[in-house]
Amino acid sequence: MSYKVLIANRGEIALRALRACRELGIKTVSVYSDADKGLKHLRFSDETVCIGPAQPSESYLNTASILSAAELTEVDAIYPGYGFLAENPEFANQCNESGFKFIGPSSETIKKMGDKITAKNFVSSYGIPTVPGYTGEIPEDESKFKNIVKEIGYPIILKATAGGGGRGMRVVETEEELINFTEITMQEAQNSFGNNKVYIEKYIQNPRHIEVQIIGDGKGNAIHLGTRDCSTQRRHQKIIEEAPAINIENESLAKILFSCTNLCKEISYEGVGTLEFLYENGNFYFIEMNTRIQVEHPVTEMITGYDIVKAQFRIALGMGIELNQDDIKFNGHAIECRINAEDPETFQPCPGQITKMHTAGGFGIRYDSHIYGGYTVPPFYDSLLAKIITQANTRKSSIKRMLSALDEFFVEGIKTNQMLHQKILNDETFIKNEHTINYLERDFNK
Ligand code: MV4
Repeated sequence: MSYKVLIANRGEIALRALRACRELGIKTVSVYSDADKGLKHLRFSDETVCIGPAQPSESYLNTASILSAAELTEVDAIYPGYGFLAENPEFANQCNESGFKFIGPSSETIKKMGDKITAKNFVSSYGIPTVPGYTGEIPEDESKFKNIVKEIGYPIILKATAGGGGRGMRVVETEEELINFTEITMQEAQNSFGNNKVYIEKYIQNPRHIEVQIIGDGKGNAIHLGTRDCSTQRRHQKIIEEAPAINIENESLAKILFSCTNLCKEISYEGVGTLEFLYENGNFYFIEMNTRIQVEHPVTEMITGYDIVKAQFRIALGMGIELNQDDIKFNGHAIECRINAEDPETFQPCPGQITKMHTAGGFGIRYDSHIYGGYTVPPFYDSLLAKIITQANTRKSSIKRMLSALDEFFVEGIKTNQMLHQKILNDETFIKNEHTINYLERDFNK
C-alpha cells in the first residue's frame, strides 16, 4: 500500500507534517508560492508543485490551484495544517467531492463550529458549560432588547456569529451604549463576514484561556489529551502556551474533560480538535471549538508522548487512535515560546534575511522551525519563525529550562521577540501563574 498526501500549507507546520509522513512511510507532495521557493520542507518532499504568486489569495487560499496540484500528482489526501483553508467547509467538501480525503473532520462539523451561535448551542446541548447570554434573534423593540440584556447584567460582550479568534467583538458597559454598539457591531460583521448576526454574552472580566485537546477516530471512539493554558497573549496572538493548565479546580476539570470527550464520541468526531474555554473563579465557559491542529500542539505532545500530527494521518488512513484514555499519562510541564519576526518595540512584522543563527538544544528541549541561516522571511505570511518547547518535571523547572534555551538561541539579520520572552519568563506574576488573558496588555511592564 502506498499513500500520498498533499501538504496544503507552508512554514513550520508544513515541515512538521512532512516529518510525520516520512515516519509513517507516506509519500508527500508539497505546494509552494513564488515567494516560498526557499522553504526547508520542499527539500525533503517527494514532489513539489508551485501553486501561484506570493499573495495567499493567489496560492495557499487558491482552492482551484491546490486541487489541480492534487489532480496532477494523484494524491490520496490533502493535509490543511492551521490557518489558510484548514477550517473552510467548502474546501473540505471540494476535496472529498474531487476524490481527495480532507484530513480533518467532516465539512458539516467544520461548518457547524464556524458559526459561533450554532457551535455554542450545540456544545451546550451536550452538557458543556457556556457563558450566560442570549443567542436568539435581537428584537426590533428596543425596550425588549434592553430588558434581555438587563437580565444578563452589564458588562456584556457582543460577538459576531461569523467571527471568532477575537474578530467582530465589542464590550458594552452600560445600557446607554447598547443600541449604538449593537448597530456598529452588526454593520462591521456584515462588512467583514457578509453576515450581520450577533449574540450576547456576559463579559467575563479577567479569565484565563484554557483549552482541551481532543482526538476522535470518526467511528465513535475519542480521547482527550488534557488541557493547555494559553493566557499569555497580546491582541489575540498567543505568545506562550503551556500544558497542562495548572491551579484548576479538580472537580470542574474532571467534568470538562469528560464532557468534551463525550461530545466527540457522540458526534463521531474525526481528527483532532480543541475546545476553548474561559476560566474564572473555578468555572469553565466554552467560547469556541477549533476543528484543526493548533500551533501549540507540541506542549501537549511533550507531556503525553503522543504524536498528535501522526495521529491525524493515522486516523485519515482508518488506523484509529491506537491508545485508550487510560494509556495516556501526563508527565510534568511543558512550555512553548513562539519566536516571531517582529520589531520588539512596535510589534510590527519584520521580514528579511537571516544572516546567521543558532538553535537551542539539549535535554527536554524541542525546536520546531523551518528557518535556517541564509533563509529570507517573506513579508506575505504570518511572522512565526520558530517554536521552542521545553518539558520538565515542574512548571518552575520548565521555565528555567526555557530561559537557558533562549540564551542559546540567536537569530541575526532580522528583529525578533526573543527578549520579550525572556522578560515574561522572569516576571513575578507569570512565575506565580497569576496572570490572566489581560496581563500582558494591561499590567506587564508597568
Ligand atoms: C470573551 C471574553 C470575555 N467574556 N467572552 C476573544 C477571542 C474569542 N475566542 C473569544 N474571546 C473572548 N471572549 C466573554 N463572554 C474575552 C475574550 C478575550 C480573549 C479570550 C481568549 C484569549 C484571549 C482573549 C483576549 C481578549 C478577549
